[in-house]
Amino acid sequence: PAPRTVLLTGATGGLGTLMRGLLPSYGYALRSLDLRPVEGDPEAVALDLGTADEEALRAAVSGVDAIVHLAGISLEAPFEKILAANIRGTYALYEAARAEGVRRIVFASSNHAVGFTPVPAEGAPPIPLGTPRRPDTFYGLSKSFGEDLAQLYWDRHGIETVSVRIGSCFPEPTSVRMLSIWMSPADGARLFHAALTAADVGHTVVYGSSANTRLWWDLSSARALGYEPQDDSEPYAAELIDKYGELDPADPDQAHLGGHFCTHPPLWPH
Ligand code: 15L
Repeated sequence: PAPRTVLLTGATGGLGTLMRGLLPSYGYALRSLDLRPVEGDPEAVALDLGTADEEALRAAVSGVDAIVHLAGISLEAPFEKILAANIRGTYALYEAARAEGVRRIVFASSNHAVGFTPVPAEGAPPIPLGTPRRPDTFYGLSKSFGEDLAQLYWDRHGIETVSVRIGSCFPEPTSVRMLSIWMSPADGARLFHAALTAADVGHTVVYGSSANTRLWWDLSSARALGYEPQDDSEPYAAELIDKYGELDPADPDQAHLGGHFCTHPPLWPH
């Protein structure tokens, strides 16, 4: 049966705010969770996944059919902060899901888990699903960890996850790089809905983007879930290229999937 009550973690973040607006039209009753209060939703669960106690976490996930896990730091940060919010936080959520019998999680992984993968040259095949993990930051490393955690909880506990290596999900693409990895919010909701409803996903890794003309990666595992992207960044291309120029493969900021995450900011010392 299709999941109905869905816990949405990171509900006040950029992506969480977009999905709070879009997912209810697919018939989901959302239970929002966030560090911060959720405007207009007094029933939202206010807690920090990285520090909350087990009882609070179990209460937060109790009774939901599935979880869309978007919470965490969404950019590079000092290791200790990433460790608490993204690594411990994701572990704690999976433990609570296991204890409460939640069977399906959609995990917001990121292109930055494989950020040091070179941008495919024109005419070259797209980045495959099985490309080795090459995190570009501690942030990307935490997403790589999340994917491995999802695999472990599938193999050991039978909890299914779709790990979505999201490109850039914003209302519009704002850089030339984003033309290749943009996921329109509407396509994001389509993909999350497919990830919540497809049968027998085990642990499936998918790239998350629209059907962009300049696509860099293989969308086949996302399509296999029933995802049919409707959007393409191409209408934004002329203006962005006019403004910023074509990507330069000799520029280390532009040569890799992760873009400037690969070079800036430099990794924190600890
Ligand atoms: C991410 O993983 C970030 O969360 C998001 O803010 C964007 O920076 C995106 O990647 C991107 O690579 O554009």
